Amino acid sequence: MERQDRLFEYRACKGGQDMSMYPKFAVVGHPNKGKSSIVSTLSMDSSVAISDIPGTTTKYRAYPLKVDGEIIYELYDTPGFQRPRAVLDWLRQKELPANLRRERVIEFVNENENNPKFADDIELLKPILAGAGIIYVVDGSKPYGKEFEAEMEILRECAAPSMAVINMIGDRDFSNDWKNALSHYFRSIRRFNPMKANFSQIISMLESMAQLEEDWTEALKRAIEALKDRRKNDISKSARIITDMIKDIMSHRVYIPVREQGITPEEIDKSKIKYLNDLAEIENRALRKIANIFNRGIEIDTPSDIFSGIELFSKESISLFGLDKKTVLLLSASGGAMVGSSIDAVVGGSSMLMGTLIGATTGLYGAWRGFDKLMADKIIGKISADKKLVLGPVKDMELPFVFLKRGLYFTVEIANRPHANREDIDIAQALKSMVDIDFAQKRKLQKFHHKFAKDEKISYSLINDYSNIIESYLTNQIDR
Ligand SMILES: Nc1nc2c(ncn2[C@@H]2O[C@H](COP(=O)(O)OP(=O)(O)OP(=O)(O)O)[C@@H](O)[C@H]2O)c(=O)[nH]1
Ligand SMILES: [Mg+2]
Repeated sequence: MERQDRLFEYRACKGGQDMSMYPKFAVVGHPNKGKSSIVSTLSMDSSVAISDIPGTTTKYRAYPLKVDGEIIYELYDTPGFQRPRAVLDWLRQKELPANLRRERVIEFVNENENNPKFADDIELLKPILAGAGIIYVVDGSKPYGKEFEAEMEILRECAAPSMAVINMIGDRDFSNDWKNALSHYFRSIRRFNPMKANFSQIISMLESMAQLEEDWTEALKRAIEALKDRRKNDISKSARIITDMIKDIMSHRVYIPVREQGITPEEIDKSKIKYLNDLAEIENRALRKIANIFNRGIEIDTPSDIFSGIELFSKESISLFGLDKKTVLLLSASGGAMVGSSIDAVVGGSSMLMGTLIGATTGLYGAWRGFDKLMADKIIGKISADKKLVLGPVKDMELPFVFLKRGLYFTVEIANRPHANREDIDIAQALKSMVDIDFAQKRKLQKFHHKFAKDEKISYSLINDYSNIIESYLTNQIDR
């Protein structure tokens, strides 16, 4: 079998790589210490496999970080050490001067290539021997033990640029012990939590990595600048998507031909469902786009799955949203202040999928505010052949704020969480946990919403002005 690692040419001397190449780092350590999580967060890639089962990663794999199609650095995910003691014994069979010890590790890899006993150890050494720097990961919430020394000895024999990272997985704190031990082997030691790291912590981690090897410093500094630029750009793009979403929601219209014999109430209800469904679809598309901007593969149910075949105002529609009659009355009596927590109570908060929440919110919103009040409806056309029922635009001026808050909340959440954190975003939180849009701001936005709702062409500068307001809001909330 032609293996990928055949492409590797092991280097006997330190100093990683050609100047022209981007920096590479192998993330190594004991099994189940958050190596893959660190790779995911630093390469900003949600596809890295993370799990609580030790031995999840069995092959090394490169995760490049690209900005504008160009790789700016690369992280290697690797399996954990398996038999470090035996590897070290093998290496130490010969006593060698320091200048030949890296070559001895290469010898080990070449000679034991087909020995399953050392499969994981060899796998993790390969990228290091091909020129990657070392990021050694430990869990600072577990006690230090002498058994880790064989691992660190082996890494030292590789004579590669290296640093240690203390990841606190649990609540206990043994980080001082770890620091004492690690400082015998590594000049650079730092804490990094891949599940909680925000953007500035990632940047500060990259700054530490830039110090490991002179040849990488410039490249990583450029990488940091490129990432900051991209982030600014991503925020700006998201603001524009939210703007378009609100404009599309406000101006949405559905046209239904009216036959000679008129239109039945059932047909009108059906059209109203379609109208709501369309709004949820517009939101759904916008959120997907935003998720893509931040390189998140997120599953969002399509709203049509939620609304299809439901009769409006029917028992079915009420129970779909988890509402009994009493709750509906309570909701309609409570007014806007309650909407956030009520939605939570009704749809069960974070236990629901986001897509369901999207659908349920528009549905619930309809049930609460009254479907009839949500949108304009009128019959147009004088001659019966021309007659149409027009639904839209949105009449309820609270509705755009519901979508706006959800869009902002979603963007802030997705932009601020590291890629190793794969939890669902509980978008129902949007309506209660966010700082409310203040009255003056609301009035300002309201004017835009009225303009968006008009059936006429919207000027570029209007879109731009709205987008700038959204962008400044996002900029304040998103860590840069
Ligand atoms: N709470 C918390 N959990 C973490 C952190 N880092 C990793 N974990 C969890 O620890 C487990 C192992 O994480 P991985 O990133 O898969 O660890 P690994 O070192 O790649 O594991 P192997 O590939 O099996 O060697 C997962 O359940 C993670 O969710 C952290 O900083 N905080
Ligand atoms: Mg792993």
